[in-house]
Amino acid sequence: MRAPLPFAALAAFLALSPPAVSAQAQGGEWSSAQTIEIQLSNYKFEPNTITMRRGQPYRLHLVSTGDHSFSSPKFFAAAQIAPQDAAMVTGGKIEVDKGAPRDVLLIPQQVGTYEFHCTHFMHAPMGMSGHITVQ
Ligand SMILES: [Cu+2]
Repeated sequence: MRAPLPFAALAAFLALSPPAVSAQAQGGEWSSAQTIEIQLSNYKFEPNTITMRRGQPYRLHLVSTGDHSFSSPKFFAAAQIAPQDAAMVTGGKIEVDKGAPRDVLLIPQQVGTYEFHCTHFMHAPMGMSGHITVQ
């Protein structure tokens, strides 16, 4: 027995409808990302205190004069990272080699203060650490 026509039409309509719009950024919204440049050098981050707003898209532009890393597992875990950049963040960390700047698009999702540091041996104790505050 076939379903009454109106029901079939509704089912077809629902099947063709795009998924509900979520609060997360869809493709085009990344174009409004605000760039925050962070310079990594022996042995500091500049700036080493960063403020962001929850729910706003950012482009973290990481530039290094040596081989360093930007590690902040809790910050990255609490952010929506653009799908095309997700593979760059491994274990909450981005390696940034000399002459190879890294860009990662993300949207902070949770208010809080997040520590970041360089994971290379002895770099953090020598000054390579900082904080991100998400308001
Ligand atoms: Cu370092």
